Amino acid sequence: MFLPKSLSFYTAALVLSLVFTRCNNAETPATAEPANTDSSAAKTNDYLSQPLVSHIYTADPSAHVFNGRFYIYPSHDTATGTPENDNGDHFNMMDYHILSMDSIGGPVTDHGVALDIKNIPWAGRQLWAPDAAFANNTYYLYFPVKDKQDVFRIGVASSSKPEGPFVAEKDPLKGSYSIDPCVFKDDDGKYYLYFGGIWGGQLQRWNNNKYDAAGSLCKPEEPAILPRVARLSPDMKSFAEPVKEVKLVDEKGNTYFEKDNDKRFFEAAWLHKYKGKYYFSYSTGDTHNICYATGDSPYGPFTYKGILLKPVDGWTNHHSIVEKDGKWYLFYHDVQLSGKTHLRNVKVAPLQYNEDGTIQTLSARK
Ligand code: FUB
Repeated sequence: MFLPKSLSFYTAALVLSLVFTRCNNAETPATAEPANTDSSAAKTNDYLSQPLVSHIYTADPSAHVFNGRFYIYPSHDTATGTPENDNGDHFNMMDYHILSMDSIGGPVTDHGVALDIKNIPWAGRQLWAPDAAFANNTYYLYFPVKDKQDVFRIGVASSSKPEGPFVAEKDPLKGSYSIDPCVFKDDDGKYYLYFGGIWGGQLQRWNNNKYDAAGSLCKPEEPAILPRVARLSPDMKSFAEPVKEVKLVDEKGNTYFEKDNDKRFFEAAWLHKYKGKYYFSYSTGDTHNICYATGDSPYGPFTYKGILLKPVDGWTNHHSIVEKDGKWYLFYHDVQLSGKTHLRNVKVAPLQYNEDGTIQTLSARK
C-alpha cells in the first residue's frame, strides 16, 4: 500500500491547531485518541485550511445545507489497532457523528453518536463514508458497511432531524453493493444514488450487478471499472431501476483503462450541478487525485476535465462540494492531526469556478 507522505507535527503546532480548531464539545465528551507528536513536523500554516474539529478523528465529509446550516456527514475514524492492509481493514469505524455549523469559520457542533454499528441489524464491520438527503419530511443517512458475510452493502437510516439520531432499516438497500454512497437531488425532484469503490471497496467483485467473490482488479491494459448509479424510489429506501455503470470518458469520448490510474475512477463519487451541467467528481485512489468530469445527464457520460484537489497528506482523498449563499465550498480531509492514514480530519476550503465552468485546482498544502 502507498505510504503517506511524511507529515507530522511539532508539539507546538499541535497546540496551535487545537487553539485554532473550532469545535463545540458540549454534546459529546472528548474522545481520547492519539495525537500526532512526531517531530518531523509540518507547520499549521503550511496548510490551506485547518481541521474543523480535533476532539475526534473525522473523514470522508459529505456536506449539505439543511435549514440554512451546514451539516457534515463524515466517517468517524477510530484507533482500533486493526493492522493496515490493502483491503483497508484498518478503517474499522464503529459509529457516525454529525457535525454542523452556521457559517464557514464559525463554531462547529458535534451532535454526538448519530448511528452506532451495534444498532444496524445486518452489519458486520467497518462503517465507511456516508451521505445524507432530505425528502418526505425526513432525513436519510446512507452508509456502507460490510454485512455479516463481509460483503459491503449500502444501508439507509432515517431521522426527523438532520443530525439524527438515525434509525437503520433492518436490511440493506436491495441490489446495493460496494461503498461510498452519494445522493444527488436533481432540479426535477428525482434522487440518484452514486456509489462504488475498487480495492477494499470490492467493486471489482461486481459484474452486471452479480457478485463474484473471486472478482479481481483489472490488469493495466483492461478497461477500468466504472462507478455505479441508480435512481432512488420515492420512499428513498429502494432503487427505482437496475443499477447502471457511469461512463467516464476523455475529450475524444474514449473510456479509460486501468493503466490510466491518474484519471480513472477509484472511489468517493460526488455529483453536483453548476449552471445546468452535471459535475461528477471522484478519487483516483492509488494516485490520490480528486478529479472531475462533466456531462448533460445525471447518468453521464461524463467527460474528464481535470484535477480538483491534488493529493493530500495521507493515502485517501475524499471530498464533497456544496453551495451556500452563492459561494461554493470543497469539503475534504487529510491527516494533519495524526500523521496516520486511518486517523483523518475534515476540512473545508472555498472552490472557484472559471468563466468557462472549469474548476480551479486546489492544493491542500500552500
Ligand atoms: O473511510 C474509509 C474509506 O476511505 C472511504 O470509504 C473511502 O472513500 C476512503 O476515504
